[in-house]
Amino acid sequence: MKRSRAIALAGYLGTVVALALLAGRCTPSAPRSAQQRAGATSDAAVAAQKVYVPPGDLDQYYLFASGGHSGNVYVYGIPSMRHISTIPVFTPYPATGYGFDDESKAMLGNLTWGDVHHPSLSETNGDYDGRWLFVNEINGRIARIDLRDFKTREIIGPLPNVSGNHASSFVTPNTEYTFMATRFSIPIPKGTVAPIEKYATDYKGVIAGIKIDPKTGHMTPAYEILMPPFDFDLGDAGKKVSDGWMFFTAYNTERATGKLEVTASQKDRDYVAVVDWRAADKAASEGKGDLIGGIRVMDPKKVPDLVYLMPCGKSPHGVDVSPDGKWIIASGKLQGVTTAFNFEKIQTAIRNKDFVGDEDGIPVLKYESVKEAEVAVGLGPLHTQFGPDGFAYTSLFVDSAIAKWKLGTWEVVDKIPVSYSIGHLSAAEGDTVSPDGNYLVALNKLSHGRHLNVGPSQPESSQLIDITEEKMKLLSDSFTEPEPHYAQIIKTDKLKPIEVYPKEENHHALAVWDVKDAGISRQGGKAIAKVVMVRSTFTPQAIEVTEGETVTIALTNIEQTTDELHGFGLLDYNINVVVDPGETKTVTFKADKPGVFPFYCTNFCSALHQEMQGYLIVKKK
Ligand code: RUQ
Ligand code: CUA
Repeated sequence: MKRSRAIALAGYLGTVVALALLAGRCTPSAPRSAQQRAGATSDAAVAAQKVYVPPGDLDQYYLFASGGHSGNVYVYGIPSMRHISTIPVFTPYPATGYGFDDESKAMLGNLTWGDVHHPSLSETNGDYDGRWLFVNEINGRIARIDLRDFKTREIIGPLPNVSGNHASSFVTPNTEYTFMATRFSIPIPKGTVAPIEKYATDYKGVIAGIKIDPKTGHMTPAYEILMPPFDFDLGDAGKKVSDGWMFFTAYNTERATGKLEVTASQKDRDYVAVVDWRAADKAASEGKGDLIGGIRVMDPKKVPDLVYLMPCGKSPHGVDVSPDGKWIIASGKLQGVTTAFNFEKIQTAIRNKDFVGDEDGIPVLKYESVKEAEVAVGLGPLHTQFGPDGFAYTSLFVDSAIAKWKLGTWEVVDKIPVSYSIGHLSAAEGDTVSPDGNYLVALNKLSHGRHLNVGPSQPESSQLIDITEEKMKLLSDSFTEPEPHYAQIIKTDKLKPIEVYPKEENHHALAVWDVKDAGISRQGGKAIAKVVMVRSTFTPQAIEVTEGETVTIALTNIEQTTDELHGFGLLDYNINVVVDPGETKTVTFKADKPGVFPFYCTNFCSALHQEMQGYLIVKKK
């Protein structure tokens, strides 16, 4: 639905923007002939060489892109921009059997879709460490993907009181914490009803801190901070000098209802919430706050010194902290400038209580006291990424371009048009304390005319840009599944994924490694079938149960060879599991239909793959 969303957003930005959008969407050119291509400029030849990864060679970086409301994360290689893999997170994905086996089904619960927005790689000392990837989705959840096997291993939430978790899942520099924040305020706890006329007073937002276990990555909701009913939008963790602080943008600080594109744009400035997360951690561990909806909620009126509000350009979107932690970059998305806030000045203002008032007990800082510079980047600044040399790159939705500018001198040094209407952008290792430079990916909302016509539902376009030189250079276009909001780029040598699950590590209670141990047994009135999968047979080949019985089928793929996956597709029962080498998965269901039901291996595994089949026989009671 990106087209209708883009139109809604354009409406929100006003006619000026709509015009700019139309201007940006030029007429698609006719496909070029081979001769025309052969005559391509030397610039194109250079670009082609830069992105070309010869057969058998590998890419330099992984790109982890959020898949928006597809509920997935997509993995691409850079510089080829080839799609390598899909990681299902919040949506069942038959290709890998995700959402069908007992474990992933339990993780998904009743929700079978989620709107994935912002991937966040785990960090050690502010540098990506290649252990986990956290992603948020709007319905109050965060998932952890283990980069050892590229599988979703944990989903927490929906968290109480968090409604519309957009400003998430940014991790702190040593992966101590990840956060959620409310975008659509509601009366809390959930289930409370208040009329919309009472929005400004009875509806509440929260910022939630979720603790991460440094060894296992396991997430535990720790506390929430009660916030006014603003729409919290994006965030970033402080680093180096600003380590210990989190920054969240908020729009609709008018606390308005109705037609927000008008009612939430009345004030000249909205806010960035500045959170002292170490102080919040301490206060929570001292037992401060009250239990609301089953979680500790701290009200800044009663627990002060946790959060401050910093005025910024109206209707802000992104907020980004520079690699040295000194500058906090945020802007209104209707503006032609972005503001660099000075962390030191923020600290001084807090110390001196240089406040201009408060919002529900949260002190408001003075814009002039904390801003360092307004940088004239261009129209519609959304997000900023960084290079290794003090350069910053800001995406401009309205201008449909990227501006390159310098931290400290605040000079805009280059601009490049993108096709079209960029949202986020992602630089190589761009959120770390030491960005690589080299590549920048523009994550564009519209792709019209840049690819073969596939009807009204068009993909997004992601453009690879070379940032090794003074001038940015467009290298290639590629097309992505809906909808990459944010993406992160990590060097390949930081990841060491396994290729099979080692047999010694499989401690599953129902695993069987020898066909003589396979078979059906009954436990506590349930049928348990332990099945061995190996090229090209299921053992046992017939699973006999009685109508009405609850059946657990435990499938162990005893292969220890790379790429030897086996599937288990059971007709009429809507069951589809894929088991990786060395893995055991279970699927539990009620055998409520009598009859004979074939199952078969869904993953091509050998010359006799087609022979890998069997029957579930459900006898009449
Ligand atoms: S947001 S661009 Cu989550 Cu920036 Cu979509
Ligand atoms: Cu096993 Cu195909």
